[in-house]
Amino acid sequence: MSRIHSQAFRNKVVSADEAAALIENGDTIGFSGFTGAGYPKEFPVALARRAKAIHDTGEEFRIRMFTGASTAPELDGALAEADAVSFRMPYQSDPIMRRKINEGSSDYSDIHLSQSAVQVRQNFLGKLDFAVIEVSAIRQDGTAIPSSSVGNNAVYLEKAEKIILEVNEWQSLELEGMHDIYDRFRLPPDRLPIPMTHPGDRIGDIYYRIDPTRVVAVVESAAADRNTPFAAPDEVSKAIADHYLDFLIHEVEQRRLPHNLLPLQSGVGNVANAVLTGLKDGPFDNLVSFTEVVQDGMVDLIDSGKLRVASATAFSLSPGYATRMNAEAKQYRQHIVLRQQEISNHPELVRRLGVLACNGMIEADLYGNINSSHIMGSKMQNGIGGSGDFARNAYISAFVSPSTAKKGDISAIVPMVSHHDHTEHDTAVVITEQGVADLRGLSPQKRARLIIEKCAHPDYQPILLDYFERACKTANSQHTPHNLREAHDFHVRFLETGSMKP
Ligand code: 0RQ
Repeated sequence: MSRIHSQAFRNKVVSADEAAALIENGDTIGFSGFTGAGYPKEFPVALARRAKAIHDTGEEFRIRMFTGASTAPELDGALAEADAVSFRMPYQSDPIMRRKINEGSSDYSDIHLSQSAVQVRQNFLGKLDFAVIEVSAIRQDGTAIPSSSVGNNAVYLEKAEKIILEVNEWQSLELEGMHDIYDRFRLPPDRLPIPMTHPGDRIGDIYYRIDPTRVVAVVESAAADRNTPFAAPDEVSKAIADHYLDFLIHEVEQRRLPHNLLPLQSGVGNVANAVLTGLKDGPFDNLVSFTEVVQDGMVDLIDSGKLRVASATAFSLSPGYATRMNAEAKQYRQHIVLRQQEISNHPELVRRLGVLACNGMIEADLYGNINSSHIMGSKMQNGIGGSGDFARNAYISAFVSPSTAKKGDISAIVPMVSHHDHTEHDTAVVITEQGVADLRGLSPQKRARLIIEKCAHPDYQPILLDYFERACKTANSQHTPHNLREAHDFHVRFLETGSMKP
């Protein structure tokens, strides 16, 4: 049976190719999608086909593409592969899109996820021609049940000149009631406080209100969300997770954190997932999370009864967990609230709620400065994502990574980061499989010694210490010693020889 219960919307049902034919060269489109969840599945593939057909005639066809965050091969991958994206924001992780961005053929604006909707509201990014949004169903009154991510959907639906909806019957109808869509955003000087004091607070509506006069097409689909399955935690990620757990236990013992901790935020990826898995076997109960994505490990925590409430903007579930979520959404919606990323990542809320942030990094330097986004200073990996929203405003901000990459040829602890996303002032704790460096309250020189001792891999400890001690001499014992001629020797050595080891 059709999921479109409003006649006005049923009259607009067309094929994905017919909907794609509405898009003109140069249009700006705000897509739904946040990690491999809730992105339109049929429309972008049809749009990629259209782009290729137009390119074959020698004509130009490229769109400007906004999303919630990274998406999946059917959206980022298909459009990048068709060379159909001239501009992309605010976060991506698709290999083909990454290549286009690094080649310079797609412009990329890598911005804090909490700021992306604000920039759209401010019209900084120009006119939004289309919103293309996946929903679970359209109700008789024309409101729509959101699907497995919320991201920037509400602002795109509000600001776009025209709307295309993709109604996906793979999504569970039991998601109805899981979402919280807030519509009282104002731009300064009229901003209101966000009225939340607990991650589980509901402050909005469970549906999208959609202006039917702007809806130009409705496409039906039945394809599943697609996330890469998580790898089973390996020894390194388990060690990182254990160190984080020990750190939290220590904070509770010191009475700096309550017994059930504070709202947890966890970044994306295998290490972050291992940290959540570690909490399942840890001593803490009655936990809550205020985070961006619900990963497999968080679902396990809910199942174990340890996690009461999870506030996020999207699921980021491997296929088995996504199937389970679909089958049991009615139970899970008692624990999970999916919100706009303007709320899930809101600095005001992260600060007020006292979030414990734990994010992955590419590298950290001796003083706690963090690179989350670039390889060897120049090559974009994914982007800053939500890491800055959380790190700067967290109660305690931890960055985690294996101590080495590329089979030991790269040290994740370097003299000076090759790209700078988070400053030493946003980093409380650095954790690798080697140990925990708690940087709070320490001067730069004490931080440097601690990071080398606790976090660097033994293969790199002597050369890091050698760098630091010589920097102390050449910088004549100044506050944050660096030898600017040598600060990037580790990176240069890797680029020239394939290893940071001398
Ligand atoms: O490269 O794929 O070619 O092998 O970087 O590294 O180890 O798979 O790490 O998946 O945990 O991602 C920071 C990228 C870590 C992620 C980052 C190479 C490594 C590999 C990936 P290959 P791993 P993870 C809120 C939080 C920003 C957004 C964020 C990220 C590839 O966590 O995107 O935090 N963070 N959001 O080999 C050179 C190094 C390296 C290195 C790793 N030091 N030098 N290459 N690599 N370390 C959630 C959201 O915003 C959605």
